[in-house]
Amino acid sequence: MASRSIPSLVRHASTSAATKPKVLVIGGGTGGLSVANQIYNTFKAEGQSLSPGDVTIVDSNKYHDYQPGWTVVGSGLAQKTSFRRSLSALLPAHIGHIDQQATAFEPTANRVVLADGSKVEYDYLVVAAGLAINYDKIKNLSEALKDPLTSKISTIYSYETVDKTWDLIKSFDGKGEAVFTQPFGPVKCAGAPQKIAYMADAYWKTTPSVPHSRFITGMPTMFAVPHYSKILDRLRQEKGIAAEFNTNLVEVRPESKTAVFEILAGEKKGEKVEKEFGMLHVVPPMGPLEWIKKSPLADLVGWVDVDQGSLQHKKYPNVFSLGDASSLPTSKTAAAITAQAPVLTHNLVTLMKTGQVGKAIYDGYTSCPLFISRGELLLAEFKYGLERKETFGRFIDQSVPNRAFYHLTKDIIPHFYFSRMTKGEWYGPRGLFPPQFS
Ligand code: UQ1
Repeated sequence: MASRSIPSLVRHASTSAATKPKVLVIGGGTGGLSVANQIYNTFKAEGQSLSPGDVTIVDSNKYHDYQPGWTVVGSGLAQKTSFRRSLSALLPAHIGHIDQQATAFEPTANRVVLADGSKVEYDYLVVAAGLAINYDKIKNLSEALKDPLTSKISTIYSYETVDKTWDLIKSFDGKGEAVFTQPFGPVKCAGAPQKIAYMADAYWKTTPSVPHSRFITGMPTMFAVPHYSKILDRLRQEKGIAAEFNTNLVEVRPESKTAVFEILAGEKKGEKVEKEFGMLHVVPPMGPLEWIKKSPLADLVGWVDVDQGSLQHKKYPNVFSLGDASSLPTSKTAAAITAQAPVLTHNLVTLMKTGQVGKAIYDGYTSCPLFISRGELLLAEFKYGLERKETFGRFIDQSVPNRAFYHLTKDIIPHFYFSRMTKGEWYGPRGLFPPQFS
């Protein structure tokens, strides 16, 4: 299909027929909004303002959700609407917006194909398209999630069901076990599957009948970083929550309140086991988006194949990626974006100005604020090599759950997220101060 001229597609953008975005950003989530704004702001700070539409975001979603807030919603401590904005409200007038879904990359032609078949050209491309939540990889799950109170099955990983998770927890009569699952493989915020178990348990301990809880994970340990994993396993045991490892949910049977798991390691490897539950919190398996997996930008798994330090694509030098869609071997969180976005911005803007990619290096920083109870949070922060990189580690032991971190995560960071981070003005542990790269 013929290319359509850009001005008809780009909201806000100048109407010159010659306009094509200098930087096309795929995705208006945490990574896309951060980088689009930081690129624009970097040029502006250096007195070379870009024209409206020079940086353009491609995204057909009506809404932008602060997903880290969903643990809090599922725990009954906030309304889901408080963590949602319309995407258009977060797009400043100088950032272009193509209100469509991207469907394919043509990197040798510097083009992206859109859902209506039209194509957009770019000088530079940033892929921040997120990942796929594969509900269908668990038999019967999609059906069961349509009515969590009847099926007794819910998940905090979707806007539709996150509040129903709290309804389920609150109304649980304690008959049968409360089962919480984590799939094998990478998920956004790998701590969330156990956080919701701790928060539910903390609520039930204020009620007359405390149900028995069980955490069943496809992973071999509680957490990827051994230091935190040991502490979390101890905290879990102190709470009386049972655990099973290398045990991966494959099917739910809502009529008989049964979940089917596959054993992934040990003597029983390959065997299926059935477990009855009173209620079930499911974290679905996640993976690369299908259209990206099939594209020339993907690595063998399907993630956008970038250098883990520079965030530049390994084959196409004018392509960069960050966040959940990228191959960066670190935990997928909003906190990780606070460190990835300024590195990507510096390296890309330097490339645009000098023809040489910048020398900023991402060290893998990510954070997982683990809610341990109502009023306590363990702030895990680490980098590549699963090495700790704790912001407050010089002053306190961050592995001891703490009330200040609880309020930082629940009440303060969400505010900075919408007032600053989506505008490209929040740098995680550095607060409002951008890192300086030479
Ligand atoms: C952070 O910046 C951030 O991004 C908005 C999070 O997202 C949920 C975090 O969890 C954390 C911990 C940070 C880092 C901030 C500080 C003050 C350590």
